[in-house]
Amino acid sequence: PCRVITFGTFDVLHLGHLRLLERASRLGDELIVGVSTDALNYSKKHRYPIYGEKDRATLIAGIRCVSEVFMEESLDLKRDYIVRHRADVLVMGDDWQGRFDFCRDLCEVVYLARTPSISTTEIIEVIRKG
Ligand code: C2G
Repeated sequence: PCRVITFGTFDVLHLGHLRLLERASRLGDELIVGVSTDALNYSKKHRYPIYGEKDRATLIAGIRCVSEVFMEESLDLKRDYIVRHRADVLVMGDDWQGRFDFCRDLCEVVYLARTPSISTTEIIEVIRKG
């Protein structure tokens, strides 16, 4: 079977996330999702996600097209995760265009177009303004 892997924070889960996962899953038979830990987010963005890593992972595991979920603890372990999960295809949204091309010797790398005008940042802004 063809195994597809993708990574993300998926904080304040929204339609853009779901569409990305559904399109990724159609590229293979099984979809494995690496959910970024709270610590990884803090190291990248200097803030913690709204939802904790356990809740984010549970939400992703509840999506029909997702076969397996694991925690992504470091951006530098991408190659290890691909090998460990025997992934044939790595999928990311095109905000990451080109940034995972260094994995092309291990698997196919595909960037999918993001869903326009939906983002966690915007949702947080709308809630904040009330
Ligand atoms: N996404 C999308 N459309 C949107 C918003 C997000 O297709 N409107 C996609 C992103 O391109 C990404 C996935 O949904 O592929 C998850 O998005 P984020 O949670 O923002 O992921 P990010 O924090 O960028 O992941 O190893 C990389 C990471 O774990 C980082």
